[in-house]
Amino acid sequence: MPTLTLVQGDITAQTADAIVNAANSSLLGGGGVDGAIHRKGGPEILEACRKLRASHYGKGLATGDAVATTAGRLDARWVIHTVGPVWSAGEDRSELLASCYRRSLAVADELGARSVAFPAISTGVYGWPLDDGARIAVATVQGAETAVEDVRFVLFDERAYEAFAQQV
Ligand code: AR6
Repeated sequence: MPTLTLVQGDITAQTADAIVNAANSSLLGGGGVDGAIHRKGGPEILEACRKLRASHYGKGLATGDAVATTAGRLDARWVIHTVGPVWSAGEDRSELLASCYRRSLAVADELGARSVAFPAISTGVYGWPLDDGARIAVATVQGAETAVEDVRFVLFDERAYEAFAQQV
């Protein structure tokens, strides 16, 4: 089981083998953490995403899946893009959110990454309640079979940090 660390701040300022992006299925960028990663990482990341779309993900990356690209100018070797589920009050999509964390760690394992920084996937634009998103994130990483040694959750504000702190 990896060691869990909580940090409050901007994930694009982190040093890690891999930084996880809360992307959308188009892989072509967006707002929130996705926008910040592309802005700070530079055009190389978008270029790599475009190539992946053309070669493998013509219909988009499925919700719950993950794929890696270069990290461009970020202080990391890779960005792992994953697509969180949009929150639904009427349908339990928890398994898809858990899958984002599991698949990201599986991709990290394939790459040989030992340290991975995660944002709180789906808890922004996609509307997932923070406490539940934190619970799923921590439980999934704690239960993951992975060679990743260091998992860092990078929480943008104090509210998110506190929600994660309740879970560890
Ligand atoms: N560093 C760390 N966390 C951040 C940062 C940052 N720089 N910026 C925002 N957050 P969101 P989602 C937090 O909306 O809910 C995009 O448009 C934020 O406070 O980035 O999975 C994509 O293209 C929140 O807690 O991702 C998709 O269309 C968490 O990161 C869609 O948003 C996730 O918020 C994905 O929505």
